[in-house]
Amino acid sequence: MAEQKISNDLIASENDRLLAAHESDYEALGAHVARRSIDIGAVTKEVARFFVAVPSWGVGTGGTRFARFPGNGEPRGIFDKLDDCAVVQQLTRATPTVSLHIPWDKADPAELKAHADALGLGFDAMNSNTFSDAPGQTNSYKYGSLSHVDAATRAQAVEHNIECIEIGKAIGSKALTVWIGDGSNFPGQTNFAQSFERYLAAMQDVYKALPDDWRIFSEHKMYEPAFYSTVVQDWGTNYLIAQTLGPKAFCLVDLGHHAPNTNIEMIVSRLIQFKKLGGFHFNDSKYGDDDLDAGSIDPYRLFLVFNELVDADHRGVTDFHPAHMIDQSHNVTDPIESLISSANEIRRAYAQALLVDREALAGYQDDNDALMASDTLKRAYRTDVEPILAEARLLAGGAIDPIAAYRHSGYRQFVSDKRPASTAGSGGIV
Ligand SMILES: [Mn+2]
Repeated sequence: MAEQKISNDLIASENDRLLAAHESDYEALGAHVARRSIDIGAVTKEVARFFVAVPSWGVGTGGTRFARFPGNGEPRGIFDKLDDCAVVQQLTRATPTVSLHIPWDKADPAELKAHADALGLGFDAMNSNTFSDAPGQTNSYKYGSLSHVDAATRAQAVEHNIECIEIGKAIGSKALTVWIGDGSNFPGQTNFAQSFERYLAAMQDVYKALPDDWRIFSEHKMYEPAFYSTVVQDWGTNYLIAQTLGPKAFCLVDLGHHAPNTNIEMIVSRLIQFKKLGGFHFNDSKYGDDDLDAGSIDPYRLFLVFNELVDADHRGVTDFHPAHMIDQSHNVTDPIESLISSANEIRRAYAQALLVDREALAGYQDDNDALMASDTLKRAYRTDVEPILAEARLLAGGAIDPIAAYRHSGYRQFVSDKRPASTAGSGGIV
C-alpha cells in the first residue's frame, strides 16, 4: 500500500458529497452516447488505462526570462518533488510516473527508487541537461554542447547523457529525452552542416550506450535560447536524427516547439506513418514556447492530436506506444493544481477522440463531404466527457473533483509549514 499524502478519508468524504450528482451525470451521458452506439463503460475503461508522466520540474513554480515568483511550500529537492507528484497521482490516478531532469534531480538512485516505491510512483523518461552549466563543470555550454566546435565539450555532453542512462537504469526508466539549446544568434555564427554533423556523431556515441530495451527521444525546438538558428529546429531535422541513429531512436513532439499556427496534428500523423513518433511533451501556447497548461489555450488542437493517436490505434498501427509527458512552467498557479488540471485535460482530449465515429468519418472522406467530416470530429469534441473522466478517477480510488479535494486537504499549507520559503530556484522552461 502506497504512502498517502492526502488522507483517503478526506477523498472518500469529498466523493460522498458529489457521488449522487456524478452518478446522475454519468448515467445521462451513458444514455446520450448509447444513441451513437457507444458503450460508455468501454470508453471509461480506455480512459482509465491512459497515463501521462509528470515532470519533476513542474511541481516547482516556473518563471520567465524576467523573474520567478515562488509560491508557498516550494519543494526543496527531488524528494519533496516526488511527494508533490504523489499528490497529483493520488487525486487524478492519471500520473503514476515521474520524469526526472539531471542534474537538477540528482540523488542516490537507490534512495530515489525507495522513495518513489513508497509513494507508489515509477519513473518515465530521463531528461539530460546540456543547456546550462552545472556547478564545477569543466567545459561551458555557452556555445553549445553536443554540437560544440570543441571535441572535449562534446565529449563532456555525451558523458552526461550516458550518466543519465546509468541513473535511469538503476531506477527503472526506459528512455532518455535529449533536448539541446545548441544553435546560433547571428547568421554566419555557426556552419549549419558541420554543427549538425557534430551533433549526429555525438548522439551516435550516446546511442551506443543505450540498453536494448531503451528508447532515445530527440526533441526539436525552432528557437530559444538561440534566436537565429537551432541545431534541432523542426520535425524534419528530428526525423533525420531518428533515422540516422537507428531503431531505438524516436522523435519527441513538444507541442510548444513549433512556429505559430503549425499543423502539429499533421506532423504527428507523419511521424506515426514512418514509425518515428516517440512521444509528447504536452503543454499549450499562444505565441511561442509559452509552456502554458495543456488545453488552456487551444483545447481543439489537443483533441486533434489525440484524434491522430486514436486513428492510429483504430487502423492497427503496430509497435506504437508513444510516451506521454507533461512539460509546463507554472508561473501564476499552484503547480500541483495546474498538473491535476492538465492531466485531466489530456485525458479529456483522449476521451473525446475515442468518441469519434471513425466509420462515418471515413465515409465522408471518401465522399469528399468536407462539412460532414468536420462535423463528425466536432460532434465528438463537443461532448462533455467530464463524467467519464470523473468515473475513471473514482473507480481507481481518485477524486471526483480533484482540485476541490486538493484545496480541502490543506496540503499546500501543510508543506508550507515544513518547507522554508524559496527565494530562487531552477527554471521551469525546457
Ligand atoms: Mn519539452
